[in-house]
Amino acid sequence: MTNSAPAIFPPSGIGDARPANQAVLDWVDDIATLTEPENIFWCNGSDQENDFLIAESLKQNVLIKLNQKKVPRSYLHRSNPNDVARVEQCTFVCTPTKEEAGPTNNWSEPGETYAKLRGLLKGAMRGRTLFVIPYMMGPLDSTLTKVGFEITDSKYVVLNMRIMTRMGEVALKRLGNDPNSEWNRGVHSLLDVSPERRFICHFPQDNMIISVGSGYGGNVLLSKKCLALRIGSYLARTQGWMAEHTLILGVESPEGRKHYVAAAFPSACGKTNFAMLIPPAHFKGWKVMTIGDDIGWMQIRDGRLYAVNPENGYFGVLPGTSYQSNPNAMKSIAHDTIYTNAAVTDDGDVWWEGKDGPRPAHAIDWRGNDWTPQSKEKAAHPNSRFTTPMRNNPALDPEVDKGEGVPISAIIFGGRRSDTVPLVYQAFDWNHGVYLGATMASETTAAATGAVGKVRRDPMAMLPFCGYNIGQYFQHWLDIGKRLTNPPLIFNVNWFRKGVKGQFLWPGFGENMRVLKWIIDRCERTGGALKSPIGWLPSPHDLDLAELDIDHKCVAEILGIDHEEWQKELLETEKFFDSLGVVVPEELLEQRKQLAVRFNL
Ligand code: GTP
Ligand code: SPV
Ligand code: MN
Repeated sequence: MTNSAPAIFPPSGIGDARPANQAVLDWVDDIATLTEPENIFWCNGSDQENDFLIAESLKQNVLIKLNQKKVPRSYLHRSNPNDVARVEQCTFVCTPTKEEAGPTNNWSEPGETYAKLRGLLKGAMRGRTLFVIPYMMGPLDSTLTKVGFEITDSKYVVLNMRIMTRMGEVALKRLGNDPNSEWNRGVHSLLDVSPERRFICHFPQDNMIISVGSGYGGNVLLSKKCLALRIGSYLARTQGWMAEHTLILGVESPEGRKHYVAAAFPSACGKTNFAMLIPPAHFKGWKVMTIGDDIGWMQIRDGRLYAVNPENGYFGVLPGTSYQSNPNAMKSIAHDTIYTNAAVTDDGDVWWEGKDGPRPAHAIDWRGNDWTPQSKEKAAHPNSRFTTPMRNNPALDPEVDKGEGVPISAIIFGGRRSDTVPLVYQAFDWNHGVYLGATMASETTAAATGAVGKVRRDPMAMLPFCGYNIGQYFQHWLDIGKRLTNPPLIFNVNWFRKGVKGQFLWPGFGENMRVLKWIIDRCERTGGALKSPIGWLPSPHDLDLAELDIDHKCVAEILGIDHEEWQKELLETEKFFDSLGVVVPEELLEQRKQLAVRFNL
């Protein structure tokens, strides 16, 4: 367990990369005075530093050695069993007024919250090492790129941040010496890893994040959900760009024509898989390439949306990942990867439910206990994850470091819905598309603590990640649309619709290429579609289903709209909008009315 890890003392030349910027030095001084660490380790992200931290982590059981022949330079981390996912109930947006945080966020008053957190942080790093991580989000030469500093007392955080961000020298250079430049302050301390003292607090006005009491994923890798989405979405609105929970992929036709699409699916709803899709054999010559698998930052240029991936690595879901479902992910995580809460086989390999091949006869489960196929518990935690550099991805798009970003032809929303929502449909226009995003719903997953499988509204897949008032966020989307002369087309997909026997109706994964192809056809104005009450729907022959072993009835079912189900859906969206109160823009209420009219309601 990470919480009692004592201080580490590096040899000279490691851990001494003090930045020159006085504002950073003053801030670190303040936090060090408060937390009273044994020593301060200034990270520079070098290989030598990383090797040292891995060696120390192995000594202190923060990392567990794996069979280096099977998974070279890869390690396992077991988190505290009480700390295995994001904790939405402990996540706060601390704006001066409750209204600024809006109806979907937990709010707490900034002054009181600072005081409470400073109380918790007082002396919290006694006997430990305080690490200072300089990092950069976005490509080196992008105007969107942001600098952040994370202070942490967790080596696991340092090791992960080195994979997930552009860390070290490059960030210090980008920041420069101006004490007034914009940068994010992030403070993280494990404290005693107790759910009672677990708070993830955002102060958008101060560009500040304080996270205590957790050692896991999105709670502590402050670059990711906290900066790139919650603080990012706040900055994006004030600065006129967009920070979204989207993968970004490039798709190239055999003739060499290329489109980029951004897809916003909620947590554990298929972004990483879609971003790394390998087209089925029938789509000879088609290529899908990854820009990003989780977060997209988008800005307007020449009336178009351009996207960059602010991240440098993937923090992806392990269960269900296999050579059959996602070969590019499997190749990416075959080396130089940190595994969190996976199982270990007797020969020191990692294992999780859904990996290729037979289940091991015996393993050590994610908690460190003996496991056999007869065990009732899962061997790997359902939210077990890999952290791997994006450079490991064989399908990495060559434009991934391009500062100006890639032009977005389509935005795709999609949730996990067993019923109601068809495989794919297209919005009539931008504002209708914003309505689709604003009203999307999804069954909850293991990515956050709490019930799994419960349908909830998750606007734009940003419910847990929008750092300000959701009504203003909807308005921001509408406003962006007004500035676009060549807007992306907007679609909605659902890979997860189920039949009466509870089976998935659609094979998913690589076969999603068939849906992507229709989307591209629509972008090129060549694809056919039928006008339906909910939007443009493909008829079965508009989708290329050649060489797909699927029942015709199944196709009709998955493309169908059931009027009774949609009547229920309309009621649910009304309830949802009502629950948000007066903040919902008039335009979206109007969209809802028009939808009801199209259903003759
Ligand atoms: P986060 O990292 O939490 O944001 O998740 P994500 O959106 O990147 O989801 P990911 O691609 O990791 O997939 C989550 C789970 O859904 C995995 O168990 C996948 O195997 C499964 N999954 C992904 N795509 C499909 C699909 O097309 N069909 C089905 N049935 N399952 C899928
Ligand atoms: C998500 O939950 O959307 C994730 C995983 O991408 S975490 O980084 O833990 O938030
Ligand atoms: Mn995510």
